[in-house]
Amino acid sequence: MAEWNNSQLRKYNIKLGKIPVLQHDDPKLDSYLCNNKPVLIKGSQLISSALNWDIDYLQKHMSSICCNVMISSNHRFKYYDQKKITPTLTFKPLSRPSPMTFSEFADKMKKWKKGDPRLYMQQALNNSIGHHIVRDFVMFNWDWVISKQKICKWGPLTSNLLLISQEGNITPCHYDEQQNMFAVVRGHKRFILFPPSQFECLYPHPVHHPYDRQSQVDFDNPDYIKFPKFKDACGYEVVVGPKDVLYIPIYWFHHVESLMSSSYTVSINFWFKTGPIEKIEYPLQDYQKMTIMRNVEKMLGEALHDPNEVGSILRTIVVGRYTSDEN
Ligand SMILES: O=C(O)CCC(=O)C(=O)O
Repeated sequence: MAEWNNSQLRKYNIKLGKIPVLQHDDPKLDSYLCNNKPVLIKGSQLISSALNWDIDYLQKHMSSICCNVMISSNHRFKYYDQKKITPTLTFKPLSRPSPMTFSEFADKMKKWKKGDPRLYMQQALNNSIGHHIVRDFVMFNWDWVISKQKICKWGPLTSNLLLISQEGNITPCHYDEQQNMFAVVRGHKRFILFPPSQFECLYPHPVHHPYDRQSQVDFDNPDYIKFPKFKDACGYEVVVGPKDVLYIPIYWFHHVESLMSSSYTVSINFWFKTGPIEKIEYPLQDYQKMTIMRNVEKMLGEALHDPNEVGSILRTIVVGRYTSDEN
Protein backbone atom coordinates (compact mmCIF):
# COMPACT_ATOMS: atom_id res chain seq x y z
CA MET A 1 0.00 0.00 0.00
CA ALA A 2 1.39 3.43 -0.98
CA GLU A 3 2.29 6.13 1.52
CA TRP A 4 0.67 9.55 1.55
CA ASN A 5 2.46 12.77 0.74
CA ASN A 6 1.74 16.47 1.23
CA SER A 7 0.51 16.95 -2.33
CA GLN A 8 -2.52 14.76 -1.46
CA LEU A 9 -3.71 17.18 1.24
CA ARG A 10 -6.37 19.62 0.10
CA LYS A 11 -5.30 23.26 0.36
CA TYR A 12 -7.35 25.53 2.58
CA ASN A 13 -6.85 29.06 3.72
CA ILE A 14 -6.80 28.12 7.42
CA LYS A 15 -4.05 28.51 10.00
CA LEU A 16 -3.09 24.99 11.08
CA GLY A 17 -1.00 23.66 13.97
CA LYS A 18 -0.12 20.02 14.60
CA ILE A 19 -1.83 17.49 16.86
CA PRO A 20 0.61 15.87 19.31
CA VAL A 21 1.61 12.24 18.84
CA LEU A 22 2.14 9.94 21.87
CA GLN A 23 2.81 6.25 22.42
CA HIS A 24 -0.05 4.32 24.08
CA ASP A 25 2.00 3.84 27.24
CA ASP A 26 3.25 7.43 27.53
CA PRO A 27 2.46 8.63 31.08
CA LYS A 28 1.26 11.96 29.62
CA LEU A 29 -1.51 10.31 27.56
CA ASP A 30 -4.16 10.17 30.28
CA SER A 31 -3.85 13.86 30.93
CA TYR A 32 -4.68 14.57 27.25
CA LEU A 33 -7.65 12.21 27.28
CA CYS A 34 -9.05 13.38 30.60
CA ASN A 35 -8.70 17.06 29.70
CA ASN A 36 -10.39 16.88 26.29
CA LYS A 37 -7.18 17.48 24.31
CA PRO A 38 -6.84 15.69 20.96
CA VAL A 39 -3.88 13.35 20.55
CA LEU A 40 -2.71 10.77 18.02
CA ILE A 41 -1.96 7.50 19.82
CA LYS A 42 0.58 4.99 18.49
CA GLY A 43 0.98 1.33 19.42
CA SER A 44 -2.30 0.70 21.25
CA GLN A 45 -3.13 -2.44 19.15
CA LEU A 46 -6.77 -1.37 19.53
CA ILE A 47 -7.93 -2.90 16.25
CA SER A 48 -5.06 -5.33 15.48
CA SER A 49 -7.55 -8.13 14.90
CA ALA A 50 -9.20 -6.08 12.12
CA LEU A 51 -6.06 -5.24 10.15
CA ASN A 52 -7.07 -7.77 7.48
CA TRP A 53 -10.45 -6.06 6.96
CA ASP A 54 -10.16 -5.18 3.29
CA ILE A 55 -13.12 -5.23 0.90
CA ASP A 56 -12.50 -8.84 -0.18
CA TYR A 57 -12.37 -10.15 3.40
CA LEU A 58 -15.45 -8.18 4.42
CA GLN A 59 -17.30 -9.29 1.28
CA LYS A 60 -16.55 -12.90 2.16
CA HIS A 61 -17.82 -12.56 5.72
CA MET A 62 -20.51 -9.85 5.53
CA SER A 63 -21.84 -10.41 2.00
CA SER A 64 -25.57 -10.49 2.74
CA ILE A 65 -25.56 -7.90 5.54
CA CYS A 66 -27.59 -4.79 4.71
CA CYS A 67 -25.38 -1.71 5.12
CA ASN A 68 -25.86 2.05 5.30
CA VAL A 69 -24.25 3.46 2.18
CA MET A 70 -24.33 7.13 1.27
CA ILE A 71 -24.16 8.15 -2.37
CA SER A 72 -23.05 11.61 -3.35
CA SER A 73 -22.85 13.54 -6.61
CA ASN A 74 -19.67 15.22 -5.36
CA HIS A 75 -16.84 14.39 -2.93
CA ARG A 76 -18.52 15.93 0.14
CA PHE A 77 -20.58 13.68 2.43
CA LYS A 78 -22.27 16.18 4.70
CA TYR A 79 -24.29 14.25 7.29
CA TYR A 80 -27.91 15.28 7.89
CA ASP A 81 -30.58 14.15 10.29
CA GLN A 82 -33.55 12.89 8.26
CA LYS A 83 -35.86 13.34 11.26
CA LYS A 84 -35.27 17.10 11.08
CA ILE A 85 -36.42 17.45 7.47
CA THR A 86 -39.83 19.20 7.56
CA PRO A 87 -42.27 19.80 4.68
CA THR A 88 -41.79 23.58 4.93
CA LEU A 89 -38.01 23.42 4.54
CA THR A 90 -36.33 23.66 1.15
CA PHE A 91 -33.56 21.17 1.75
CA LYS A 92 -31.67 19.57 -1.11
CA PRO A 93 -28.80 17.45 0.21
CA LEU A 94 -26.16 16.36 -2.30
CA SER A 95 -25.78 12.96 -0.71
CA ARG A 96 -28.52 10.40 -0.08
CA PRO A 97 -28.77 7.12 1.82
CA SER A 98 -28.84 4.02 -0.37
CA PRO A 99 -28.99 0.88 1.79
CA MET A 100 -27.55 -2.20 0.07
CA THR A 101 -25.92 -5.51 0.94
CA PHE A 102 -22.18 -5.48 1.57
CA SER A 103 -21.74 -7.54 -1.61
CA GLU A 104 -23.56 -4.93 -3.70
CA PHE A 105 -21.45 -2.20 -2.12
CA ALA A 106 -18.21 -4.13 -2.77
CA ASP A 107 -19.16 -4.71 -6.42
CA LYS A 108 -19.95 -1.02 -6.91
CA MET A 109 -16.60 -0.06 -5.32
CA LYS A 110 -14.72 -2.47 -7.59
CA LYS A 111 -16.50 -1.29 -10.76
CA TRP A 112 -16.41 2.43 -9.87
CA LYS A 113 -15.03 4.79 -12.52
CA LYS A 114 -14.45 8.55 -12.59
CA GLY A 115 -17.73 10.43 -13.06
CA ASP A 116 -19.84 7.78 -11.24
CA PRO A 117 -21.60 8.93 -8.03
CA ARG A 118 -19.29 8.52 -5.05
CA LEU A 119 -19.86 5.98 -2.26
CA TYR A 120 -19.27 6.01 1.48
CA MET A 121 -20.33 3.15 3.77
CA GLN A 122 -20.94 3.94 7.44
CA GLN A 123 -22.30 0.88 9.19
CA ALA A 124 -22.68 0.27 12.93
CA LEU A 125 -20.93 -2.90 14.07
CA ASN A 126 -23.38 -5.10 15.96
CA ASN A 127 -23.81 -8.82 16.52
CA SER A 128 -25.79 -9.30 13.29
CA ILE A 129 -22.74 -8.66 11.11
CA GLY A 130 -21.62 -12.28 10.80
CA HIS A 131 -19.67 -14.46 13.20
CA HIS A 132 -16.19 -13.97 11.62
CA ILE A 133 -16.46 -10.23 11.98
CA VAL A 134 -17.87 -10.56 15.49
CA ARG A 135 -14.93 -12.85 16.37
CA ASP A 136 -12.43 -10.20 15.18
CA PHE A 137 -14.41 -7.50 16.99
CA VAL A 138 -14.32 -9.41 20.28
CA MET A 139 -10.52 -9.55 19.93
CA PHE A 140 -10.09 -5.76 19.76
CA ASN A 141 -7.88 -4.46 22.57
CA TRP A 142 -10.91 -3.76 24.78
CA ASP A 143 -8.78 -3.87 27.95
CA TRP A 144 -6.85 -0.81 26.78
CA VAL A 145 -9.79 1.28 25.60
CA ILE A 146 -11.95 0.38 28.61
CA SER A 147 -9.10 1.32 30.93
CA LYS A 148 -9.07 4.80 29.28
CA GLN A 149 -12.87 5.02 29.57
CA LYS A 150 -12.57 4.31 33.32
CA ILE A 151 -9.65 6.67 33.95
CA CYS A 152 -11.43 9.54 32.18
CA LYS A 153 -14.82 8.63 33.68
CA TRP A 154 -16.49 8.53 30.27
CA GLY A 155 -19.99 7.08 30.04
CA PRO A 156 -20.86 3.87 28.15
CA LEU A 157 -19.66 2.96 24.67
CA THR A 158 -22.62 3.78 22.44
CA SER A 159 -21.46 2.46 19.07
CA ASN A 160 -18.67 1.51 16.72
CA LEU A 161 -19.07 2.67 13.13
CA LEU A 162 -17.27 0.83 10.38
CA LEU A 163 -16.42 3.46 7.75
CA ILE A 164 -15.36 2.50 4.22
CA SER A 165 -14.63 5.51 2.07
CA GLN A 166 -13.36 6.04 -1.45
CA GLU A 167 -10.18 8.08 -1.68
CA GLY A 168 -10.97 11.77 -2.13
CA ASN A 169 -14.20 11.63 -0.10
CA ILE A 170 -14.61 14.29 2.54
CA THR A 171 -16.64 14.41 5.71
CA PRO A 172 -17.16 18.17 6.10
CA CYS A 173 -16.50 19.99 9.34
CA HIS A 174 -18.88 19.10 12.19
CA TYR A 175 -18.86 18.21 15.88
CA ASP A 176 -20.31 15.25 17.77
CA GLU A 177 -21.77 15.05 21.26
CA GLN A 178 -19.59 12.06 22.19
CA GLN A 179 -15.98 11.22 22.95
CA ASN A 180 -14.38 9.44 20.00
CA MET A 181 -11.44 7.05 19.72
CA PHE A 182 -10.98 6.85 15.96
CA ALA A 183 -8.92 3.93 14.61
CA VAL A 184 -7.69 3.55 11.03
CA VAL A 185 -7.40 0.04 9.58
CA ARG A 186 -6.41 0.79 5.99
CA GLY A 187 -5.29 3.86 4.04
CA HIS A 188 -4.79 7.33 5.50
CA LYS A 189 -7.18 10.02 6.68
CA ARG A 190 -6.30 13.64 7.19
CA PHE A 191 -8.14 15.28 10.09
CA ILE A 192 -8.45 19.00 10.75
CA LEU A 193 -9.71 19.63 14.28
CA PHE A 194 -10.98 22.86 15.85
CA PRO A 195 -11.65 23.38 19.56
CA PRO A 196 -15.14 24.39 20.78
CA SER A 197 -13.79 27.94 21.25
CA GLN A 198 -13.88 28.25 17.43
CA PHE A 199 -17.69 27.98 17.35
CA GLU A 200 -18.10 31.56 16.10
CA CYS A 201 -15.59 31.08 13.27
CA LEU A 202 -17.26 27.88 12.00
CA TYR A 203 -20.95 28.88 12.00
CA PRO A 204 -22.68 25.55 12.72
CA HIS A 205 -26.25 25.26 11.40
CA PRO A 206 -29.07 25.83 13.93
CA VAL A 207 -30.03 22.92 16.17
CA HIS A 208 -33.38 22.36 14.42
CA HIS A 209 -31.85 22.20 10.96
CA PRO A 210 -31.19 18.77 9.38
CA TYR A 211 -27.52 19.86 9.18
CA ASP A 212 -27.41 20.44 12.96
CA ARG A 213 -23.77 20.19 14.24
CA GLN A 214 -22.35 20.75 10.72
CA SER A 215 -20.43 23.91 9.82
CA GLN A 216 -22.16 26.03 7.18
CA VAL A 217 -18.80 26.98 5.68
CA ASP A 218 -17.72 25.19 2.52
CA PHE A 219 -13.95 24.92 3.10
CA ASP A 220 -13.32 24.55 -0.66
CA ASN A 221 -15.10 27.79 -1.41
CA PRO A 222 -15.68 29.83 1.75
CA ASP A 223 -18.20 32.67 1.56
CA TYR A 224 -16.37 35.34 3.60
CA ILE A 225 -19.25 37.80 3.22
CA LYS A 226 -21.68 35.46 4.96
CA PHE A 227 -19.09 33.92 7.28
CA PRO A 228 -16.46 36.65 7.90
CA LYS A 229 -15.02 35.11 11.08
CA PHE A 230 -14.00 31.99 9.16
CA LYS A 231 -10.90 34.06 8.24
CA ASP A 232 -9.83 33.78 11.90
CA ALA A 233 -10.36 30.01 12.15
CA CYS A 234 -7.33 28.18 13.59
CA GLY A 235 -7.21 24.40 13.53
CA TYR A 236 -4.89 21.46 14.17
CA GLU A 237 -4.14 18.77 11.64
CA VAL A 238 -2.87 15.22 11.61
CA VAL A 239 -2.75 12.30 9.16
CA VAL A 240 -3.97 9.06 10.72
CA GLY A 241 -2.72 5.79 9.23
CA PRO A 242 -3.19 2.06 9.84
CA LYS A 243 -2.99 1.06 13.54
CA ASP A 244 -3.13 4.70 14.71
CA VAL A 245 -5.88 5.92 17.01
CA LEU A 246 -6.93 9.57 17.08
CA TYR A 247 -8.69 10.84 20.17
CA ILE A 248 -11.33 13.39 19.06
CA PRO A 249 -12.69 15.11 22.16
CA ILE A 250 -16.41 15.70 22.56
CA TYR A 251 -17.62 18.91 20.83
CA TRP A 252 -14.37 19.36 18.87
CA PHE A 253 -15.13 20.18 15.24
CA HIS A 254 -13.52 17.82 12.73
CA HIS A 255 -13.11 17.74 8.97
CA VAL A 256 -11.92 14.44 7.46
CA GLU A 257 -10.34 13.59 4.07
CA SER A 258 -9.59 10.09 2.74
CA LEU A 259 -6.19 10.38 1.09
CA MET A 260 -5.00 8.86 -2.18
CA SER A 261 -2.48 6.48 -0.58
CA SER A 262 -5.06 3.75 -1.15
CA SER A 263 -8.16 3.54 -3.39
CA TYR A 264 -10.28 3.31 -0.24
CA THR A 265 -9.92 3.73 3.51
CA VAL A 266 -11.29 1.48 6.27
CA SER A 267 -11.70 2.85 9.78
CA ILE A 268 -13.60 2.11 12.98
CA ASN A 269 -14.68 4.63 15.56
CA PHE A 270 -15.45 4.11 19.23
CA TRP A 271 -18.05 6.57 20.50
CA PHE A 272 -18.42 7.03 24.25
CA LYS A 273 -20.97 9.12 26.08
CA THR A 274 -19.56 11.75 28.34
CA GLY A 275 -19.60 10.79 32.02
CA PRO A 276 -21.68 12.43 34.76
CA ILE A 277 -20.26 15.76 35.96
CA GLU A 278 -19.16 15.30 39.57
CA LYS A 279 -18.49 18.92 40.39
CA ILE A 280 -19.31 21.91 38.20
CA GLU A 281 -16.45 24.39 38.11
CA TYR A 282 -16.76 28.00 36.98
CA PRO A 283 -16.06 29.58 34.61
CA LEU A 284 -17.56 26.80 32.50
CA GLN A 285 -15.48 25.29 29.72
CA ASP A 286 -16.29 26.16 26.09
CA TYR A 287 -17.79 22.74 25.39
CA GLN A 288 -20.10 23.08 28.39
CA LYS A 289 -21.24 26.43 27.01
CA MET A 290 -22.01 24.69 23.71
CA THR A 291 -24.39 22.33 25.51
CA ILE A 292 -26.10 25.34 27.12
CA MET A 293 -26.48 27.03 23.71
CA ARG A 294 -27.98 23.85 22.25
CA ASN A 295 -30.42 23.60 25.14
CA VAL A 296 -31.48 27.24 24.79
CA GLU A 297 -32.22 26.70 21.08
CA LYS A 298 -34.13 23.49 21.79
CA MET A 299 -36.12 25.06 24.61
CA LEU A 300 -37.11 28.08 22.48
CA GLY A 301 -38.13 25.81 19.60
CA GLU A 302 -40.39 23.84 21.95
CA ALA A 303 -41.82 26.88 23.71
CA LEU A 304 -42.60 28.63 20.43
CA HIS A 305 -43.90 25.45 18.77
CA ASP A 306 -42.02 26.58 15.69
CA PRO A 307 -38.27 26.24 15.12
CA ASN A 308 -38.46 28.94 12.42
CA GLU A 309 -39.18 31.53 15.12
CA VAL A 310 -36.08 30.75 17.19
CA GLY A 311 -33.72 32.97 15.17
CA SER A 312 -35.94 36.05 15.31
CA ILE A 313 -36.54 35.79 19.06
CA LEU A 314 -32.81 35.35 19.72
CA ARG A 315 -32.09 38.43 17.56
CA THR A 316 -34.70 40.43 19.49
CA ILE A 317 -33.05 39.49 22.77
CA VAL A 318 -29.52 40.25 21.59
CA VAL A 319 -29.29 42.93 18.89
CA GLY A 320 -28.79 46.41 20.34
CA ARG A 321 -29.04 45.07 23.89
CA TYR A 322 -26.06 42.73 24.16
CA THR A 323 -24.26 43.87 20.99
CA SER A 324 -23.27 47.43 21.88
CA ASP A 325 -19.99 48.27 23.62
CA GLU A 326 -21.77 49.57 26.73
CA ASN A 327 -22.92 46.04 27.57
O1 LIG B 1 -14.01 9.44 8.96
C1 LIG B 1 -14.89 10.16 8.56
O2 LIG B 1 -15.07 10.42 7.37
C2 LIG B 1 -15.83 10.81 9.55
C3 LIG B 1 -15.65 10.29 10.94
C4 LIG B 1 -16.35 11.10 11.97
O3 LIG B 1 -16.80 12.20 11.73
C5 LIG B 1 -16.50 10.56 13.32
O4 LIG B 1 -16.10 9.41 13.59
O5 LIG B 1 -17.04 11.29 14.17
